[in-house]
Amino acid sequence: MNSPEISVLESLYRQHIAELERRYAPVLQAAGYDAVLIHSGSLKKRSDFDDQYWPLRVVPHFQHWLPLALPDCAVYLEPGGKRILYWLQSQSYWERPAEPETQHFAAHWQVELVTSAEAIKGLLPTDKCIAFIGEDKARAASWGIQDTLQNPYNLIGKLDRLRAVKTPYEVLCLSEANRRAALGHEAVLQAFRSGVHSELELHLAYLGATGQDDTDTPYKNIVALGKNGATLHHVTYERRAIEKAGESLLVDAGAVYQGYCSDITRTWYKGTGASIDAFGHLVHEVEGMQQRLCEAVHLGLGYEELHEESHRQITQILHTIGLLRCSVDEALAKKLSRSFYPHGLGHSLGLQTHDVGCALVRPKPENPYLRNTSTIQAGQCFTVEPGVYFIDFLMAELRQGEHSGVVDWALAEGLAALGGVRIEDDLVVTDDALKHRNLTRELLPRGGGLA
Ligand SMILES: [Mn+2]
Repeated sequence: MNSPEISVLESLYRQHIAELERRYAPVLQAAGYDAVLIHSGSLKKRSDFDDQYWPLRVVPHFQHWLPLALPDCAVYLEPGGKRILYWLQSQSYWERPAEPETQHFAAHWQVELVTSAEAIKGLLPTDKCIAFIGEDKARAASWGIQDTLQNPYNLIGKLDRLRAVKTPYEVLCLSEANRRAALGHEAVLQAFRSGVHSELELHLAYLGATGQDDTDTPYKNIVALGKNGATLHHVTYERRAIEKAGESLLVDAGAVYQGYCSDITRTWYKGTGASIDAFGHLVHEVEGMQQRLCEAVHLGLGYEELHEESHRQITQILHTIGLLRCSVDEALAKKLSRSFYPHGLGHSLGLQTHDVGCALVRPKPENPYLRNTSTIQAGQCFTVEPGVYFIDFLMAELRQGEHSGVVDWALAEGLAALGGVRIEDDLVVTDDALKHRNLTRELLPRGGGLA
């Protein structure tokens, strides 16, 4: 499989911006604005003590309209009227900005080339009430837009909400982001299988196979060998290569295409021994559960219900592998799964890895880190990523607590050396009989297992 055909991209993009215009118009009208100006962003200095800048993180509202990743560009949108792209032409001889991967978007805009950000001020209509969306308030002020018109709360909230439902163009981009990430996951599995035992080297293999620089990835790759898998966001890669009789590998890494992210986790293991066998059993069980949870996705289901179902199934798994020696009902009543699975089942996915629009309601107090509390609807894209971990301080807490006696601590210690298991796919909800597309499994059929 290759990148999308440009003709397909173009035709879906045309529909995408027509749909966005339909969605924006009533929102702008209700909030009382004639138009909106969305800034792409400004470069941020890494430190006041030197002259280096962070790579640009484009304002997602801007990228919703087009995949241009340059500072100090802006789009001006007037419902039923103008759609203008102010495109800054860099005059710097120190750096040259990256070319967009494709040019499928430019023909759909009235493009105004400018040679300085300041020049945009003179091009803006003066007789309109224009809301500004962006991070750089000083830039907005320099364009004559007053404070009260910058990121108005009643506008941002509604624009976030309309991002939860993806257009076919966005689904294509999310699928391509999955395809690219899948190349990386395959490469890392091959490297692990063939004896690479340095997290840094595995990380570099992922970047190489996906054609991404470290700053291009949607989030910092999580590459964790053994015990490090228990650090949920392990990004301080071990440089040493320690060959062990048995080893586990957890990789949580994605890719970006036209601004859209993928977010995929796989857990592999190899070798022999009692702990590895127990870990293999656990991986196999988590894989089965993750697939059942994906299967259960359907229109109208509350995502938080699915999260709670994942706690019931994880409790059953902890019992099945012999870690919990009480009954499943007793373990559920004592909420023991929360010591092994302290994060949410998943989150919406799109222009941000943790995308907006699906967490408008607070989760229940026992689910503090759940980032999706929506009722599942067609066009949503979200992850399903249950996990089981042996986190030092959570284990210590459990061991010192009143429920210590129900845990097989010898087994827990053996498994702790292998960190944890997480398996994560990206799903898009459809309104047909299939109920959803699993964008990840279409390309990476296995969620984890023996390397
Ligand atoms: Mn995720």
